[in-house]
Amino acid sequence: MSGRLIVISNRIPTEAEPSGGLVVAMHAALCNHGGIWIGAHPEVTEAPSSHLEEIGDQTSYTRLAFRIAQREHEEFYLGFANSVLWPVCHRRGDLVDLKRSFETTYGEVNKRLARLIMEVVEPEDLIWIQDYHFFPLASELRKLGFEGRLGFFLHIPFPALGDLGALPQTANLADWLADYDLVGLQTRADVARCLEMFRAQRRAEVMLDGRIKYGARVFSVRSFPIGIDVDTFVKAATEGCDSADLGDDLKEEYIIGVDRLDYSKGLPNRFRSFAQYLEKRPNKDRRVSLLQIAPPTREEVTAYRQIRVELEELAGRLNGQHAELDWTPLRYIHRNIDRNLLAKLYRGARVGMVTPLADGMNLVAKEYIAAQDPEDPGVLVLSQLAGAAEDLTEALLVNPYDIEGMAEAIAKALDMPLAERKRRYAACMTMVDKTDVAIWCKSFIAALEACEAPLAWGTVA
Ligand code: ADQ
Repeated sequence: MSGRLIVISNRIPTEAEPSGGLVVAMHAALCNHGGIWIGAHPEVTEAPSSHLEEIGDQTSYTRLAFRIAQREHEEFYLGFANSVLWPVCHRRGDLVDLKRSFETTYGEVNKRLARLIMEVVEPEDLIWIQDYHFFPLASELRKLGFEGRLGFFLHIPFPALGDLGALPQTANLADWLADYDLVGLQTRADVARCLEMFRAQRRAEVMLDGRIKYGARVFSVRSFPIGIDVDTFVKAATEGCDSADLGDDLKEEYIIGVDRLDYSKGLPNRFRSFAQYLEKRPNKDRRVSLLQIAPPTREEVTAYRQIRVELEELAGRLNGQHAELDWTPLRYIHRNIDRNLLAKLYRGARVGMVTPLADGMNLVAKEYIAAQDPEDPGVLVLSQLAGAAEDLTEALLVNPYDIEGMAEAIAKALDMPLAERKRRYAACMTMVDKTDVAIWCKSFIAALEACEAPLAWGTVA
C-alpha cells in the first residue's frame, strides 16, 4: 500500500489491545499498514477541542482523539445522528426528532473534524470513514482540497427511497456519498436501495461497470458484509469452563437473546412470541426459559427510555402469567457481559433468537453460530429483516412482525432433529467463516486502494 491508512470512527479504543470484533479488525489493519485512527474522545468537554490529542501508546500506529462539547454530544450525537439518521435508516420515521440545531451542529462537527484531519493527512493516504455520524466528511475534506482516496462504510441499513423524505433538505445523501471513491454497504439489498436513490437523481448515471457518475465524480458502491473474529470467538466458547458449569438455572433448556436495548432490535415482539410459545406448548412440564441480555444505550433519547419501560412491563406480565414457584421463564438482564462468558452462554443455549425489525448486519447472529458445538448445535431463529439473513439462509428465518410465526419457529427449533440442526449449522458456519471480520477489513482496503485517485470524471480511462 502506498500511503498510510487513516481510519475515522466515532468511538476510538482507549486500551492498548482492544477487544470486540470491529475494533480488533481495525487495530490489526492499522498495525499491518501503519497509520492513524481518529475518533471522538470518550470524555465530553466544556468547549470543543481545536486540535487532535494523541491517546494510548501504540508503536505501530497513532491514535488521535478530538473532543466533543456537551452541546455537540446532545445535538450531533444524540440529536442528528441518533434521533434523525438512525430512525430514518431503520424505517422508523415516526421516531424522527427534527430540530434545526441538530442539523446545524451535525454539519459543524463534520466541518471541524475535516479541518483537524487536514492537519495530519498526506495526499497519498487512504482515508476510511466509518458510519452515519460522518456522512458529509468527504464533502468537507474535498472542499479543503483533499484529492486522495476516501472510503466510507455504513454499518446500518441504507434507507429506503421513500423514507429519505423524512430527512431535512440540508441532508443530501447523494451529494455526500458522491464525494467518496468507494461507498461500502452491508448487503446486496443495501446496494440496491442506494442505487435506487441515485437512479432517482437527474445528475446521476449508473454506468455499465456498476460505478456511478454523479456530476463531475465517478465512484463505486459495493457490499462488504461485516463479520466477527471467528477464531477468537470459537476459542472463547470452548476454552475454560464448560457451559454446563454456568449455574443451576442454566442447566435447564434455554433460549438466548443478546441485543443493545434499541427499538430496532424487535424485543417487544420477541417477548410476545415467547409468551405465545409458552401458552401453546403441548407439554406444560417442559421448562424452556428465555435469557435476554439487553444493556441500555442512548437513554437520553426519549424513544430509548420508552422501549425500556415497554419491555419491563411485558417482562413483568410474562413472568406473572407463566412463572412457577420454582421457575422464572424470562430472565432479563440489563448489563454488559464479559465476552468469554457471553460465548459460553450462546453455546449452552438450545436456540438463539435474533429478531430485529431492521439491522445492518447483526453480529450476534454470527456469534451464536460460531459458539455452537458442531456435534450438537443449537438453532438460530433469525429475522429476515437483519442483514445477516442475506447469507445465513439456513437459519430459521422469521418475519419479526409475525408473533405467531415466531412462536411456531421457537417450537420448531426446540424440536428439531439432530441431523437437521447439524446441516443448518454447517451451512451457516461456512458463511460465518467466509465473512470473517479480517476478510471484511482486507477486502474493503484492497478495493479502496484499487480506486484511482482522485476518481473524478475525465480522469477515468
Ligand atoms: P449493533 O447495533 O451494536 O451494531 P450488533 O451487530 O448485533 O449490533 O453488535 C452488537 C455487539 O455487541 C455484538 O458483538 C454483541 O456480542 C455485543 N453485545 C451486545 N450486548 C452485549 C452485552 N450485554 N454484553 C456484551 N456484549 C454485548 C451496528 C449495526 C449492526 C452491525 C454492527 C457492525 O447496528 O447492524 O452488524 O454495527 O457493523
